[in-house]
Amino acid sequence: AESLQTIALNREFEGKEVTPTLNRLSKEGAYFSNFYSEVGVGTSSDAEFTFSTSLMPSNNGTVFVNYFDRDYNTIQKMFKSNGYYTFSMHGNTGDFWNRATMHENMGYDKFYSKSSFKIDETIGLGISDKSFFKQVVPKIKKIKEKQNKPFYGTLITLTNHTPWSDLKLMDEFPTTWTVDINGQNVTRDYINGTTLGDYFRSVHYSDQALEQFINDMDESGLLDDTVIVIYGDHDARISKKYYNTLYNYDPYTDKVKQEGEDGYVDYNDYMYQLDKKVPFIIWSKDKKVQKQIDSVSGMIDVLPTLSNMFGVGTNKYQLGHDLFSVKDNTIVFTDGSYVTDKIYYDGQSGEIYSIKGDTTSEDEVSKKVEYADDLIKVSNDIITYDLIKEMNSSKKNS
Ligand code: GP9
Ligand code: MN
Repeated sequence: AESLQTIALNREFEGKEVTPTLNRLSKEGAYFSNFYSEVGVGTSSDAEFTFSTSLMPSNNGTVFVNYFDRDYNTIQKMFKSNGYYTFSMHGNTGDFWNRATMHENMGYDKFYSKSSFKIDETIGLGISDKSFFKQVVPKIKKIKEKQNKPFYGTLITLTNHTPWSDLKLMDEFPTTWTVDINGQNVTRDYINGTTLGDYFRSVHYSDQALEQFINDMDESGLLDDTVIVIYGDHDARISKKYYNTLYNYDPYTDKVKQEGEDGYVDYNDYMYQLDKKVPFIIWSKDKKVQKQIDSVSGMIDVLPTLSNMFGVGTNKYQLGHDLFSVKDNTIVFTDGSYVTDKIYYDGQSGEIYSIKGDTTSEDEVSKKVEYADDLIKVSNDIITYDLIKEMNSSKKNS
């Protein structure tokens, strides 16, 4: 899900939820409320890479563009070797992020890109999510009938891409506050029409598109034996001042609270980093796994978690953890920063921010700094020097 950030979930304006569908799915399924994407400059493509391989993205270029010819042990290949047909679908051109090449490398049997869709409705970067999902479901139905196998499919959305300025095909979603002031209803327009307001309107649209997709899947009989996994690919890159507004705006006075005022939230750079989390949800219609996991988790953990849940084997090159069994997880970012349940460590300044006011020993911090550095280095070595291929070929020769 393009630029889908957790900040939009469980949020209401005028008594209306921004993401009613995601809120429902997160309650009915497994919901990781403290999940981070770990992308570098390769943004969407890095999210796809880390999701699929349980490796950190490259720190020197972008895997999809610069290291597309290496061998990777991917979740797609794991499902494939368990008898699944694998496909991906996305409304942009196949060369964007070099996906056509890299999706084949990662083990998708087929990539349906822009040319596979009728571009009958566009928003922002291209085909609207609603039109995309409308066309996706009959395609999946055909795949199921033709392949006569279980399937693993990836659907990549497009509409919620920055700058959220092409809104005419989206329903109005007023991000206003109406409050009672001296017996009069007064509507405050503070963020409505700003970047943040437009973002929420766009996320609301994406949520509707998701609802339509799930309903269509159900009507086509495709939902009964299917698990839906949803991830936000990275944060929306909305500037910090808007978050300050969200936390400190007072509709009664129509002012943003200042330091010293009652209820003022001192919104610092660390809180801003921590707010960059994205949703990760695993849902099935039968609500078989209903659980909210609040401890810290990240994109690198997806492969170990899903492969264990589905019983499709283990990947010995995975660097993440199964989120149903990990204790004291550490989520690393490409710049050497990391986050745990207790602290955010800034890899650039070496500063530590205590999330809940707990203290952490220096020893604990430096052990985790070492872990973060190793994780980045090992991932980058695997990518740069094609080490999985190396291991596989030396095994063959020995
Ligand atoms: C384009 C889309 C956007 O196809 O995935 O990529 P991004 O700019 O978010 O990396
Ligand atoms: Mn993206």
